[in-house]
Amino acid sequence: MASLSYRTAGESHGKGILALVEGLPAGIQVDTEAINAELRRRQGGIGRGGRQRLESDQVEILTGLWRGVTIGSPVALWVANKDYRIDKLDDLSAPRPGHGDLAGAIKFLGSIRGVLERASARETVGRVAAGALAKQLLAHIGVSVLGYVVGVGPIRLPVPHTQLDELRKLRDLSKIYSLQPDRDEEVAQMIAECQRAGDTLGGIVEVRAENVPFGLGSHTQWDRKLDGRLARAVMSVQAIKGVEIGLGFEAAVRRGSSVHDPIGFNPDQISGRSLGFLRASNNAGGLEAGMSNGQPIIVRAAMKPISTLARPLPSVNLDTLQPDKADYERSDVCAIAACSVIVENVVAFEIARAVMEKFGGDHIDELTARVELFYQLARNRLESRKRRAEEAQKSSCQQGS
Ligand code: EPS
Repeated sequence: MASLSYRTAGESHGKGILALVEGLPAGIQVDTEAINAELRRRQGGIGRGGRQRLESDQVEILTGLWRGVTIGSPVALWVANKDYRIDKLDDLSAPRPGHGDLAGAIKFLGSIRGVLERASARETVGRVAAGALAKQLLAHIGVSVLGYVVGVGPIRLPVPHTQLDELRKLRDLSKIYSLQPDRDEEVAQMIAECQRAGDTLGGIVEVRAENVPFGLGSHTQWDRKLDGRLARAVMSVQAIKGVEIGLGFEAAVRRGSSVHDPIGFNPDQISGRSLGFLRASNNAGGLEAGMSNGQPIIVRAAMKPISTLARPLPSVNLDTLQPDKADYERSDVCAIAACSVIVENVVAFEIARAVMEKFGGDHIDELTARVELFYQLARNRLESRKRRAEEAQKSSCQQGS
C-alpha cells in the first residue's frame, strides 16, 4: 500500500483549496463534522482580518469513501472559497518585506499576484483538513493531539500542569486558544493596540501528542528521524521561523544532568501501552534519536508577525524601480490562534504517517491489531528479561549463602 501522504492545491482567491490524502487504510468511518470543526477553529482567534468574516469553510469529500467509510483509495478534500475573484485582482507593485513577493516575483520572472496567491496562509485550509482526517486514524490507536498558544508577541502563556483533557477544556475556553483563558483580555488589548498602530504580532504555539506508541520514526537514516520530519513539516507552515522539540534551545544552556530524562522502571506497571518505564521529566519531548520513546511528543513553533502591515515598511516599486512603501492588502493583525490549529494538524499528520510506516495495514483493524501485537511482543520481551534477572539474582543469593 502507498505510504500516507498529502498534497494541497489551490490559490487564496481561486475556486478553493484541495487536499489529496493518499495511503489511508480502509474501514475508517469519516466524521466530516470533526473536520469542519477544525476548519472553523482555524478561522477563529483574536486579531483575524476581514477575510474570515467572508468565509465559512466547509469540507466536501470528493473521493475515496463508500457510504462515509474509507476504502483505501485517495481521499480528495475540497473547501470552496467564497472570496473567489482571482482573475479580477490586480498585481501588486511594491513587495511586502517578509512575504514571498520579492523572492517569488524574481524567481518566476513574473507577477507578485502569481506568488502571493499560493504563498498565502489560505493554503493551510488544506493542511488542516488533511490533519483532521489523519487524527481520525490516530483516534483508533488512542493517540490524542492538542495544539495551543503559549505566547502572543511578548506575552507568555505557560502550560498548567494537568491532564490533556483539562488542557483541552482550557484551550476551548480561550478566545486566543491559550491555556490561560483568564488572560484573554490582556492579549486582546495588546492586539487591539497593535492594530491601531498599523502593525502585526506573532507568537509561539505548542503541540502535545499523547499515547504515541514507542518506536515511531527511526534512527537508521536521516530522513526517517521523526523529530526531523516534524521539524520539516512544522517549519513549512506559513510564517514559522523556529521549531523546538521538548526543551529545545533551552537544552543548549543547561548541563546534561538537568537535560536528560532519568529512566526508572516498575515491573508491576508492565501492562497495555505501559512498558513499566518511568520518566520523571520529558525534556526530550518524547523523541530520542529520532524515535518516539513512549512519552508525550512536544513540539513548539515560533510564528513571525504577519508580513502585510497597514503602516507599510519601505520597499521598492518593481515597475519604476524607485523607493516606495510596501503594498497593503487586507490582512490579519495576529493569526497565532489559527497557527496553533494548523501546527496541531500538521503534527498529527506526521505522527499518523509514522504510525502507518511502522505498523501499516490495508484496513484500520489490521493497523490496530498490529499495534497491539507490537505491545504484546514488547511486554513479553520485558517479562522474560524480568524472569531471567530474577533467576540470576536467586542463583547469586544461593551461591552467596
Ligand atoms: C493572507 C492574506 C489574507 C489572510 C489570508 C492570508 O487574505 P486576504 O488577502 O483574502 O484578506 O486572510 O489567510 C486566509 C485567507 C485564511 O483563510 O487564513 C496572506 O497574504 O497570506
